[in-house]
Amino acid sequence: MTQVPVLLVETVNGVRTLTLNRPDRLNAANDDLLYALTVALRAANAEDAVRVVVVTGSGRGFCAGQDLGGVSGRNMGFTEHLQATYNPLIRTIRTLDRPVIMAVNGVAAGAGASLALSGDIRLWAQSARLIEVFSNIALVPDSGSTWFLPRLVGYNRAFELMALADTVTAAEGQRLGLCEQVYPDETFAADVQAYAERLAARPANALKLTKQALSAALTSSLDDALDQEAALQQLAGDHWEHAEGVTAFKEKRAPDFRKQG
Ligand code: T3D
Repeated sequence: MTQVPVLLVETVNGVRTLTLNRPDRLNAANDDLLYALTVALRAANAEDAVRVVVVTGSGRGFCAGQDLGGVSGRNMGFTEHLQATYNPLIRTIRTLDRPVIMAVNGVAAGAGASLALSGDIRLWAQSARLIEVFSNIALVPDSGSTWFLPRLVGYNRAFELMALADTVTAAEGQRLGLCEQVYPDETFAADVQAYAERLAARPANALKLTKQALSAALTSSLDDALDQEAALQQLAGDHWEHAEGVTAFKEKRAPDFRKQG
């Protein structure tokens, strides 16, 4: 019998799309899927041709969090499991050199909600929903939700969403700042690809350094952020992309950041 891959991988015009592929379980994550996604992200990071990574789900769900079917027979505790699976995945996303787009095509629940929040850019379909569902099964939010959500909506709203496990619709998600754009379901895949290609045409080195600067600034003082900006600006300014940007400006043409300097 042919085994269906838990993760689909496709590259078009510099955009690597990773599709969680357990649609009958709303792409609930088992260890195979978590491992495959982490490995695929790291592989994308090592390929120059890949300029942007998109993570999305097949079928009507984005990711329903931990696959509850496999938890009872597991031979490791929660801490050990999180440290071995979800935590390396979220760290990989946040430190990847490439921009990561979370294309939330449907329900994102539990660790799936954390995954949806972890991207550099979050694009939602109109039917997308986010649920901090953990308290429904008397667990604590994990996989980064306690870090991401209060930074986006404040402590009190985060606590309310976590305590009541209420559903956040796409309209509410956009109002709360949980996503950058909402697109119609019918055109979602094409809209995500168009957005990703726009991002892929931007200067990759500058975006990598911007991601580093923003990540560091989230947990640093203004003093440290200023020092960090000054150091990273040297790396950006010394790169061929900067020369190309300035030359293009002077020549009154669009810069070509895809060419190799
Ligand atoms: O290390 C550790 O283990 C700790 C880590 C924890 C991380 C976590 O993510 S804890 C949270 C785990 N996730 C959940 O508790 C979510 C459970 N699912 C739901 O609450 C609902 O399914 C949704 C709100 C996500 C969607 O509801 P709905 O009505 O749109 O769909 P449904 O009918 O409930 O689900 C469709 C199918 O997917 C269904 O299977 P069936 O009946 O058609 O055969 C359902 O059982 C299955 N499914 C949904 N979520 C999961 C799942 N199967 C396994 N695990 C799931 N998480």
